[in-house]
Amino acid sequence: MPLNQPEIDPPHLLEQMLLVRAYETAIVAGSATGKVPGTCTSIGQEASAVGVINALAASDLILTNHRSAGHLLARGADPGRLLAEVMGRSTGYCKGKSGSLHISVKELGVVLTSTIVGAELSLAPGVALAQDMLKQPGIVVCFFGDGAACEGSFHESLNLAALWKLPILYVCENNHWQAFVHRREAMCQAHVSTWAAGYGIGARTVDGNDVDAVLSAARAAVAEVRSSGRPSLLETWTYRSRGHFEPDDQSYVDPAEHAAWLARDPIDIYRQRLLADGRLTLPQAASLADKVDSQIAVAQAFADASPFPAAEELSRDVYA
Ligand SMILES: Cc1ncc(C[n+]2csc(CCOP(=O)(O)OP(=O)(O)O)c2C)c(N)n1
Ligand SMILES: [Mg+2]
Repeated sequence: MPLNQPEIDPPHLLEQMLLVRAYETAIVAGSATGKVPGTCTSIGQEASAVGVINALAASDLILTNHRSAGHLLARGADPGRLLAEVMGRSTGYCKGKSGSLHISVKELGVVLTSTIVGAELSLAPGVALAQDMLKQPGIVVCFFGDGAACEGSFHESLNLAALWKLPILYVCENNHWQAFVHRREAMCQAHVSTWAAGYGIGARTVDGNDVDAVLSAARAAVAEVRSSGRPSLLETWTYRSRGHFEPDDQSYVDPAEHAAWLARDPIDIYRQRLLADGRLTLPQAASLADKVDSQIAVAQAFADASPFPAAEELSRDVYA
């Protein structure tokens, strides 16, 4: 571990993954009743988000995609304000005008969330160049999917970042799905990490369902970017447990592959590991689960009670 990295309390990582799961489970339930608009959840990918975000410094900047709840919550976003945003309420982080797909949270260094697949990749070099020119300490972390890696913007972004020596950590969450298309049908190779070599960019693939492995690989990659000022790529090998968005019957999913990944649930893996080596007791595990459930109940009540934005808000904070 690099010298300046404080040790992270293992139950803290478990608690963050539980919070992400509880938040997205509430969204699934709310969208089934029509109370919450259906969003893209990251259920099954919590270790990837929590592992990477915990390797970052407060000054680092984040660009992310449409599956961003884990990134935002692990970064410290308030679940009530996030849910309010998804529900279009004025108390949301962007006054209810971005929903889950375009949210940005300046105070957390979350520059943008993009639902235009690959747009975060186009913008990352510009953000990193600005960091360099302004002599800001933070590196840029850009989350994207395996689908985005198949877009031209991925290759343009890596080329420029390598050429201009920009401090970007590219994090590809390879969850095997690109909307309703399996990565096998869209990628000539299984791993996005192998594509980085063509640009002279160092890359690694890590088991994205093992939060310890993600945290340590992310720390190594972040340390390289920070010390060299150059880009690096981390691919987290994970799986989207639910559909592309809510609702989605997943009739196109191979049941055997799905079952094999459900058996490798990142939260179960980590909870079992902590229980087995005595870093967590069963009552502690139960109280963490209760704690996040009540946080989400408070968040839901806050969002439900929040007003919709006034009509005159429509044209405020937007470019014309
Ligand atoms: C430029 C563009 N093309 C297509 C879409 C429709 N779309 C939304 S998400 C998605 C799949 C993206 O897959 P991936 O990048 O792997 O992210 P994941 O959804 O798996 O997290 C597609 C095709 C879009 N939003 N933007
Ligand atoms: Mg994908």
